[in-house]
Amino acid sequence: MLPLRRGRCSSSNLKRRDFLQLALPAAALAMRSPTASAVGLPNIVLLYADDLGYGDISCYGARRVSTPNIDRLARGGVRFTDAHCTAATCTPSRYSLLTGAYAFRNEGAQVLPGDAPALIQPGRETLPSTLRQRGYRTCAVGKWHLGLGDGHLDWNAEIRPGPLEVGFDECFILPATGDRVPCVYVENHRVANLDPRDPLKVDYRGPLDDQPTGRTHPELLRMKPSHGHDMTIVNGISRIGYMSGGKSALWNDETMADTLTGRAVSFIDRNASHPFFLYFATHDIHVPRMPHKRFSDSSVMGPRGNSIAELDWCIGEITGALEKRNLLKNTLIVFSSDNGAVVDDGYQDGAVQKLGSHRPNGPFRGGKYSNFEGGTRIPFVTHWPARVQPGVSDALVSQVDLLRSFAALTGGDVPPGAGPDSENVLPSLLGESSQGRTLLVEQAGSLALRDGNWKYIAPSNGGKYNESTATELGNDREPQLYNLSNDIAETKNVAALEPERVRRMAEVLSKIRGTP
Ligand code: NG6
Ligand code: CA
Repeated sequence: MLPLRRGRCSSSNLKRRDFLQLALPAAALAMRSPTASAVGLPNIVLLYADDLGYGDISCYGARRVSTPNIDRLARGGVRFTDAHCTAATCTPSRYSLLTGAYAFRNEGAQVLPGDAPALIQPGRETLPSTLRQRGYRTCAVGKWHLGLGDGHLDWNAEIRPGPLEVGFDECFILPATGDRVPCVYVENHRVANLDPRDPLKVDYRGPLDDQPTGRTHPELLRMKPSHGHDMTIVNGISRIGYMSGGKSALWNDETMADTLTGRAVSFIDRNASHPFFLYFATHDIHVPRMPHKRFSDSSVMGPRGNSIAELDWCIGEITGALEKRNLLKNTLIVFSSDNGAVVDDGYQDGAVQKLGSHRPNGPFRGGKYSNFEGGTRIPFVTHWPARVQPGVSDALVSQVDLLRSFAALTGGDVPPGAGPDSENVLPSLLGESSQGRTLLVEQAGSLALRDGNWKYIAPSNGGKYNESTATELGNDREPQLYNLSNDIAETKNVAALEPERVRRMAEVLSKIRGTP
């Protein structure tokens, strides 16, 4: 068992847990009424950053940017050193987070264009739908990137299915990413602020009108692409994909963090007397990195560092709003990221030149897009003053586990067949146990298996290195085996020395792959 540092499991904690898990009357849980808070259910706030690496915040070692608000959560909660998203890119990670299923089980769970249909089937058991059934008000604010509509989407009409069909009561989202069209917010079933006289059209195949693009008119750009990102220009930045119309609905990159944070705070305000689940998925620190100008001197690393400062500001606003309404004490906050860090992800924003000694992925090899640990080992903090004792945990946990863990917290398991890859690691999340899961699948170009501190990466034909993003992808035609207990940076492939272990781990991985 790995030691949980500092944090201790107190008997009063155990008593409360027993009470919550065993004694909650099922009827009270089934009712969507304030009774849930009366029996002690915490609010749950999932603060989900984009592309934030293990080493990008000060509580995980960053020195060239400071993140006091996230650090405060880490000091007052449990900071995990071996927590993972399930995949090294956004869509598959978020798919797993919300469904409790590994993304490789769904072929469509790849980085999606902004006009992709909904990936999660309406009616499927999800993290928000589980909590909703147990009396929570549920809300998604920020990046979605899990598809919208049924394949025949008209952006000027009702947009469904989407977040509201998979368990959220309300949403205010970016359909895909900040660097993909359409550059508009969707509020519940509609594009926000859309003028029907200026219909919005989206196409990823080719231009819809003769407006200048990043490719034809680079002189119009405020931030030039370094690779890709040369299509429709919005707010002086060229994006992936083409759109026309919808002028009144276009977002402004510099005020995006303010807008999203304001929406999150408004949801908290409106539900202060009722248990709620807020999924706050920031745009920061994804490209294009265009933080508000009040952050322009917040770090020595230019827009990438300033976006980290902006992210930290958002977290401070949300925790501040909870505090002001006396809700912080009984709110379980989880702070994490959807994949590892990348420095140049397609715009010339000075991130490479200004990086200096900063190590976005901490001590790990690879980053976003990679099978090495930098791909999926991300910052992960839990905070719940009423219940969680502060500490540092080396337990192996995954975001895919939130479904069953939150289900356990709020009154029992999920129905059969739901969350097939999710494990209840609630005691670890609450700092009451140092035991997480033993096995974990990590997904990038190939699949990797963690068995304790052993890591096996299955052979694959993918490239070893991506020049554009300067990422070591971790693919190899030969099996790779690393012993993370003495080689945290995956520098020595010991597969040839441990053929039996390689064979066993390959077998376990293919079993997991083949089920359910
Ligand atoms: C890539 C984009 C990258 C980013 C990524 C998705 C290019 C050249 N690169 O295809 O900029 O958008 O997709 O990032 O277009 S994620 O965090 O949403 O997975
Ligand atoms: Ca991401």
